[in-house]
Amino acid sequence: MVKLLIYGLEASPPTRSCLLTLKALELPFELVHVNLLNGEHLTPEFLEKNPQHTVPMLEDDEGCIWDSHAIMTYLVGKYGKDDALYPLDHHQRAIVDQRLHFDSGLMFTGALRPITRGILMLGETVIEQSRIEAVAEIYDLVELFLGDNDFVAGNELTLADFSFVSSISCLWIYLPIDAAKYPRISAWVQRMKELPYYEEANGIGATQLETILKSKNFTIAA
Ligand SMILES: N[C@@H](CCC(=O)N[C@@H](CS)C(=O)NCC(=O)O)C(=O)O
Repeated sequence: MVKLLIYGLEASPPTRSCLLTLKALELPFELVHVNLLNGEHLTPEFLEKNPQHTVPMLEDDEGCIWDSHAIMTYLVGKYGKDDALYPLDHHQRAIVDQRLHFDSGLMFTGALRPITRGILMLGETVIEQSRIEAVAEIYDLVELFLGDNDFVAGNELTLADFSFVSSISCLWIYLPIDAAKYPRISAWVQRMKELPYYEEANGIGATQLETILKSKNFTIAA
């Protein structure tokens, strides 16, 4: 088996999406820690591999891939025993792809990143209401996506669930999930927590990030 290196850190939500995928596929890998707060992603060595200087990044015998969504689909296609997590059926795959783009374009980049970056990188201590409203809009949509299904892209676990749970387990720090308003999201979170590899691949890192963020004593604007 070729050596898989995943560059990142457990506190990073998209890194955790990849850790969930690697664990679900039962692939051996090594996590190469990249400390963003120390600028380890801006070293010439890292920039040589990934000029966009983001984590996660995967390195295998063919080279480097970054962006968690690209990494996850690549892992299933190249190393998965079957297509369950990323179905080959065109329609089912399109639904999973839509969810992955939703995370990439809206949930992580539009809602989660601006708040988290503001607190961790820009020293912001007050979160604007409009940013919390953006999180609520994400929850509204995820509740609709779930419908009567067990998972976010249908009744089977897919990569979309890994992307969503890694982001949502940070968003809930800013806006806790109200079980009365979002019963489907609440039930789905419990379902995700029951995965045997959830705690190791997502739970521990989510708690780490929560501890770091809460130590910054941020508040939400009235
Ligand atoms: N869409 C990307 C987002 C990656 C991303 O923004 N990662 C953050 C850490 S959670 C990062 O690397 N930030 C450092 C930087 O952008 O320079 C993905 O899913 O991998």
